[in-house]
Amino acid sequence: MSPKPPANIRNRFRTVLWLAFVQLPFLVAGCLPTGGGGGSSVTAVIQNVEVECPVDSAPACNSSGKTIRVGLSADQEVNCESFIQSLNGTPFALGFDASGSTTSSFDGLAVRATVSAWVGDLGQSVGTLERRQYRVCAHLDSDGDSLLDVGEPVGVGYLTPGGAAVDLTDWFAHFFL
Ligand SMILES: [Ca+2]
Repeated sequence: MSPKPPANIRNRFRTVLWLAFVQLPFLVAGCLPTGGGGGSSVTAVIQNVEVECPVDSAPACNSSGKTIRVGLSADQEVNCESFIQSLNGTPFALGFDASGSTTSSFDGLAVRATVSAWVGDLGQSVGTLERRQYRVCAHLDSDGDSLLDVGEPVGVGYLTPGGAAVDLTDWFAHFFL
């Protein structure tokens, strides 16, 4: 009957139009990838880590057949010694973006070993990681109890996926923290 809808209905209609045609393009643009900056999703193959623990650096690097655990952490500031100790009781893999293990071989001067296979934090096999620098934290588990005990060697270094094999030569004996 009335030729015009009430004023409040017209205002609501204008509000809807304004949202649809003025704001919608901005809202959509805000959800689109902007390119450049932000997190990179580029990944690269995790190369081998060549363990070399001189017995002069850590006296417990003196025998073959011991388990060596190596973890890669995106947190470059992580203190490997206290972090590995804090993992006691939980799976090593759970603490790292990728980790692997190998068995020591002692040649009279140093323990040597190669880590060439990696698993993710849930134990799944992984071959690549986001291409950025990772902290390398390693542990030679002398008594095989999966715990970082006093005197057991800790190794530290850095790795960026896609590069040459990493020589992990910086080792020391764990002391009381
Ligand atoms: Ca141990």
